[in-house]
Amino acid sequence: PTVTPDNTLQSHIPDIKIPTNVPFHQYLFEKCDLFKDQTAVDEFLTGRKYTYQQLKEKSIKVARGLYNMGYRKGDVVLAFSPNHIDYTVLMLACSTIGVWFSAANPAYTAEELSCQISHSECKAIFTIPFFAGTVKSALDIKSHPHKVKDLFVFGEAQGYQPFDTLLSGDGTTCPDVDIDPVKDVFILPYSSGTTGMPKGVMLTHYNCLANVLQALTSIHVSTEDRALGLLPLYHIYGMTAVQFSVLFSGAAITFLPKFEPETFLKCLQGKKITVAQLVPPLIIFLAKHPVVSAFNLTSLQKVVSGAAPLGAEVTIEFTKRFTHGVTINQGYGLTETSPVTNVDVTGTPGSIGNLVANTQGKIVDLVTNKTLGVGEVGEYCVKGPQIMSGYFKDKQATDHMIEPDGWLHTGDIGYASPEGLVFIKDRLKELIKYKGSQVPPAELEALLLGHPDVQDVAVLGVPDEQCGELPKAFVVKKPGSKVREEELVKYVEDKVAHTKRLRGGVLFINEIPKNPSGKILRRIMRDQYIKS
Ligand code: AYL
Repeated sequence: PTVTPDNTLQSHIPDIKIPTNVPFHQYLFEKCDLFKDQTAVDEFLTGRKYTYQQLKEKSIKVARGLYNMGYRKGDVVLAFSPNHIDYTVLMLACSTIGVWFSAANPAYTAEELSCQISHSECKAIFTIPFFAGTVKSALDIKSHPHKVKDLFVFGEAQGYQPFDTLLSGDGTTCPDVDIDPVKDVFILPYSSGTTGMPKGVMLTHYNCLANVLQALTSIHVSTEDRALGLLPLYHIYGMTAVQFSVLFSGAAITFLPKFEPETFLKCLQGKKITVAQLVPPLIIFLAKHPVVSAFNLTSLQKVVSGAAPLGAEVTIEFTKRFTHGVTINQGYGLTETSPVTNVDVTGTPGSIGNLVANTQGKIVDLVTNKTLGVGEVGEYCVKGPQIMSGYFKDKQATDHMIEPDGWLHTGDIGYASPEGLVFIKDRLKELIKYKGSQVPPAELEALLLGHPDVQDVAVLGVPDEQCGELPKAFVVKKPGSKVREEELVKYVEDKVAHTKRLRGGVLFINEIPKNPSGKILRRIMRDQYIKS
């Protein structure tokens, strides 16, 4: 049974063995030896590709190059780049020498990027020629001191060292670095978690290895599969769940640098993609857009939706259009859980399904923290080998999210069915999700408070059928101010990544409801202004 007598939830899948003594790259390199000349990664727009053998060799060479330049275990490097095949190489090179790999959203402005450069304490940045200027501007922002000493570019740009110059050695002997997979961090993606600004999520080699293996027990990928690498590699979904579930399985992954409808469909058709891991707006596009009918997508076998709720109606529409037998699974999780904790394989519309292997869940009362029974609504908590080791330099936020006995509070509200299927209904935490991408309200609030006409502000998400949620600002004007909505929307637009724009608009109000310690009462605001 998936619901135990004490109301904890467990997987319907038997536990699997997860090695505690194998660093992430080592596991994958063994697969590379197995799959040798098969294509591992390729790029749809350029046709560039690496076989498994080449992927391993290049990664070891770049690891050697970085090692020769003095990079050591515990140093941080940061990628600021769209998807391409050397992104994978860089990640595996970092793993090889115990360097922490962080990544920023390539849509970031210089200001946003400078926050992560500063906070992550990265020593090197890897970017593409097109963003060379943004990176330099970010480094010039004096209020965000940094520790960057090397700039690398995939290609060529003035003032940057070409990535290819890192290729050193014979590509077979790894630098001798002692990695403890359970303790040592592999990746440092950023997430705002329950509250506040984005924080570095420390995921160990073991966390990541465990989660790829766990995810594969629910979403099966085989050597014959051809997968789509459209979701951005800077976000945990693309970075581990998509990329490495494919590479652990000996399949090929085709990268696209961004979503563009025709190119996306041409890629699915031309590459005969069998597995597509996507986010809800892309599923909506496939289910509803007329242009889709002009393409032959019969190769498609498995579609996964994750990172935001997939409406029950969308699943039904999708199944109606794709009648050749495409399974549609919904995945759920958090950056803080590497990310996958649940996958629905039952096809139950609106459900995130059962837990993946080796994972436990429970629904707890929001006030008493007591475990609730089937059908009762509360906060969803999870426990397993994929739970992060903590937030970088933020013990307080870590302790707020993870209990001493290992239970992580997801900040999501839902309930479990008698079959142990979980349904997420609402969000307790302040995070807004626009097309599956994180929009931390605290960031937009801090920005708007810097505007001379803004006395006080709260940013909340308003529901949107296409995009999930749209950020909307509730603003108290300074006395006498005549500032208009358009001005504030434009003000934000100029300073943030396009995903964080105030697409929900601005509403001027008289007061932001707050508790005595000054915390915004978001639930009250939602009841008053959003839920009608
Ligand atoms: P982050 N349904 C509802 N909400 C979801 C879902 C879902 N299927 N998936 C993620 N969320 C929300 O860190 C939820 O509020 O990770 C959760 O706390 O950017 C938050 O998004 C976490 O946001 C996969 C593929 C998991 C992707 C992911 C999630 C990565 C998103 C499993 O197979």
